[in-house]
Amino acid sequence: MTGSLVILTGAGISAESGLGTFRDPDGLWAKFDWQALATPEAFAAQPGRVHEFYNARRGNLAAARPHAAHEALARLERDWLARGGDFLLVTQNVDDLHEQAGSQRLIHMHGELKKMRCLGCHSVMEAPLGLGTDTACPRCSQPGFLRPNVVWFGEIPLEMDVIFQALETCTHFAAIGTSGTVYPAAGFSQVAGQAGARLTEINLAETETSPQFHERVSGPASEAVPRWVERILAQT
Ligand code: BJW
Repeated sequence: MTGSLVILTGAGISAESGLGTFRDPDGLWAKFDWQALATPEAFAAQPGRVHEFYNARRGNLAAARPHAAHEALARLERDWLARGGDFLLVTQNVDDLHEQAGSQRLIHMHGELKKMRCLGCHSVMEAPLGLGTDTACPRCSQPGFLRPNVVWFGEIPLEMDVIFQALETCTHFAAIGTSGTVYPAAGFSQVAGQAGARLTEINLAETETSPQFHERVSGPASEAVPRWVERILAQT
């Protein structure tokens, strides 16, 4: 018996690939002011500063590679589907490490760092490493309308209808490397729990949502996730 599996990942799964988390003591929001960088108001006020922040992160991402946890989740997807189960990986991460590892049934609910969106013609395209206020849209040729295709505070995350439908019918839900502080993702365990799913949390540390989970697996994602994947594939 396999059932329907929904996995939510956060910045912790990419930490061992060299990409910073947000709220750990050495995280991005300890070094940078999110209100000045990750809101639509900040982009309207200082687009050049926001572009610089995302250009630097795009540069870091160009050198990053997936590790054993990303690979284990891609294997889990393949094996789970081959056994007739349903599978959805929802990531809050804007990196592409899950794709690099081979994941396919994947939603980037907070967007993708390697993409840009034109506020003029609404096209979503690959972003150059150095996106700027003077970059012209390759589709409509207008300069000054391009923004990183990420979801900032106060904006609605992507594909929420598909995600909630999967959560409301899942039998297993796992949250990996996320602090459980940012909504709506922080509420997913509750929705899956109400649907009767078994809830597993994998993290280095306890989180605000830990008490909601039936099972906690402690440790760095590169070790804890492959161990957990072996175990659930052996059980099904
Ligand atoms: C490891 C590890 C290792 C480390 N191995 N683990 C008051 C109450 C409730 C809600 C709100 C409120 N005021 C405002 C809101 C809404 C707001 C919100 O939630 N704010 C909270 C901060 C209070 N949310 C929004 O605005 C969202 N939109 C919205 O709500 O729209 C309305 C709506 C409602 C319902 C349905 C639909 C719509 C939008 C949120 C956008 C978030 N954007 C960011 C930036 C994206 C672009 C970018 O990358 O710059 O997304 S912020 C940042 O936080 C990023 C992340 O995806 C997100 C979550 O962070 P994450 O992944 O959990 O990282 P960390 O750093 O917090 O945690 C890392 C974890 O890893 C830790 O637990 C470590 O222990 C662990 N770890 N190393 C395993 N090796």
